[in-house]
Amino acid sequence: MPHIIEGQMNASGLKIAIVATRFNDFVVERLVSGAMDYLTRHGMNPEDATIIRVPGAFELPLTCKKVAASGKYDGIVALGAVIRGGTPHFDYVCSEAAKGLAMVSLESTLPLGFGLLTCDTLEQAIDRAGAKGGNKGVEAASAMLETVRVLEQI
Ligand code: INI
Repeated sequence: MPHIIEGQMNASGLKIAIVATRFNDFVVERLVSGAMDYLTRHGMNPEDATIIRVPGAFELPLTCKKVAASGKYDGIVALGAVIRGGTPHFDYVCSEAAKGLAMVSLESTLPLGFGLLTCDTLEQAIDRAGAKGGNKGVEAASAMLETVRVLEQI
């Protein structure tokens, strides 16, 4: 029989940092609510969550790096929404944020849920923040929780 490692979806006792952008906050606040709702329904004490707000997606990696280095948290959920405008700015912000967040997680070995929406339109972002496309904040929180519980068994 193989030895199988799987994560139990139990957030009890975990200290979680949610790092969220102020940019597009009317969308991002729904992601924050989704992540908080998911984690508390899976046993996290709301007092064990810290919500940190940053200006935009570009600031997520640096802030998450500092959060990881603090040693105070078991996992991070990074939340934001980048919506395409008429210039290449979108592409730079998305790619630097995504690369930076992946680097933070790999270098710190701290599970990081990637809840950064990268959308062509505001409608697409709203759909993925609790309307018909689900809620990316819930998905990011769930992935982070599962990874925390997997890594502690390895
Ligand atoms: N930041 C976002 O989080 N979402 C966006 O859609 C966005 N757009 O479109 O410009 C955005 N830009 C700001 C960027 O993340 C930085 O905060 C800014 O460049 C200052 O460093």
